[in-house]
Amino acid sequence: MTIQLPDLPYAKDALAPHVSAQTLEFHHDKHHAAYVTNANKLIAGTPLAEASLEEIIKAAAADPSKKGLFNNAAQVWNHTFLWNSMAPNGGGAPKGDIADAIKADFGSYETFVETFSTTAVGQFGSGWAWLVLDGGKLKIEGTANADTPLVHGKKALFTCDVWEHAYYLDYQNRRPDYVKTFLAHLVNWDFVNANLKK
Ligand code: MN3
Repeated sequence: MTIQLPDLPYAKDALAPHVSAQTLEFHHDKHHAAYVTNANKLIAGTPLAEASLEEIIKAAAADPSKKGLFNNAAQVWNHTFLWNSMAPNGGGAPKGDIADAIKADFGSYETFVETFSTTAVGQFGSGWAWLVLDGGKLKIEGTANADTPLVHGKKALFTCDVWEHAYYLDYQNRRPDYVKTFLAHLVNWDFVNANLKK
């Protein structure tokens, strides 16, 4: 099947001032769209043309000759996951099952914030910071470039994109400020709780 670019789950200005409409316009309409276009070009006429996006990512991850396909297909999945990881009026202390799980596995929300921030700010170059479920325990992990928990047997709960294109227009080089704002104002805890239940 052809890989589709999903619409954003909110208006382009819905996350302002934390993430501007201009950033979402470039990030979704240009960057995310380009990954979709490139991945579709790379699967056209191959046995993967009819596969699901998840199947394409897993097949490409297992084949070093398909690095370009992996990078583009994984970035399609990562960005769709990112849009859902954010919500207007999100962030701050979690509610529901994830609040209990964070307390159990990190000790406190404050320790979780500190650990997540250290990983997100410290990820060298382009990549992602993730809250994942790994063997029944919450963990925070950084991945480089397009790498994704999907191919490491871990369940992603939410992600923060730390590629410069995610924050440069709004924060320039101040990645720590972007990560702090992401945790305080953007995390979609309803999405995290839904992923936890899956
Ligand atoms: Mn991005």
